[in-house]
Amino acid sequence: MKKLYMVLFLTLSIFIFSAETEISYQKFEELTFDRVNYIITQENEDIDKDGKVERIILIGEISSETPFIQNIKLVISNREDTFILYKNAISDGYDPYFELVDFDGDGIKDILIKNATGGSGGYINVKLLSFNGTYLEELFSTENSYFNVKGNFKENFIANIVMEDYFSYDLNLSHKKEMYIEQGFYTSEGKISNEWTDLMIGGIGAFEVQKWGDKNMARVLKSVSGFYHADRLGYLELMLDFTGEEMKIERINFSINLY
Ligand SMILES: [Ca+2]
Ligand SMILES: [Ca+2]
Repeated sequence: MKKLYMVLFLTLSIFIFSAETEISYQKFEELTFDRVNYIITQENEDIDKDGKVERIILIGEISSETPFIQNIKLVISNREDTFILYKNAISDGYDPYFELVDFDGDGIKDILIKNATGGSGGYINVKLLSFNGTYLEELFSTENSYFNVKGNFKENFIANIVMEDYFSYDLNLSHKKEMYIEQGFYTSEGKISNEWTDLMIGGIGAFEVQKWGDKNMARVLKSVSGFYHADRLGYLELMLDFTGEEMKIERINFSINLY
């Protein structure tokens, strides 16, 4: 009986989950921890609402030299004697953790995993997974690129930011005029004197749940810098709705850094 159960699980995972090599179903006693693999964080929750509590665990490889955690895996102890191992839980990073929040509105909490990349930009890695008791579905991952944001400097202290299919926005940078002239990026006549005119569009700096009526949405922040990283022009704020068939951008704001 038990064998049949396992085969059924395996068939389902291959059928439904496209990246089937990343997820495996194993017997619980095969879940081992050693001097390298540690439980980073865990929670008990009836994640699939079947009346039985699951253990949701993040494990990763930790070394004594650095707090940078590698090969982070997600474990969901699915049944008493079976667990789900998702190997590509999130990219390597610092301080991984997860939250359980229903983003897609099916009444079942989704697993939002985050960690810090550790780079100077302060960016984070994000993976948002929904789980129905049998398979995991990726709703969002910073390993994918969803937003095609570009920008460049124009004459007369203006930066143009474009998000394909959404907007093109001219940003008045007159508050930076004196500094740019002093630093040699613009002439006093407003001509660009720097060879490199692209804006620096950063990674994701925040991914947080935000209540929106009776929905949960994700509030995502992306930084936009000018001639160098610390020349921060502002932030793009995107509100993402996961309740439909596909992820939808509900609203986009741009907040200007005035100094
Ligand atoms: Ca359950
Ligand atoms: Ca859900």
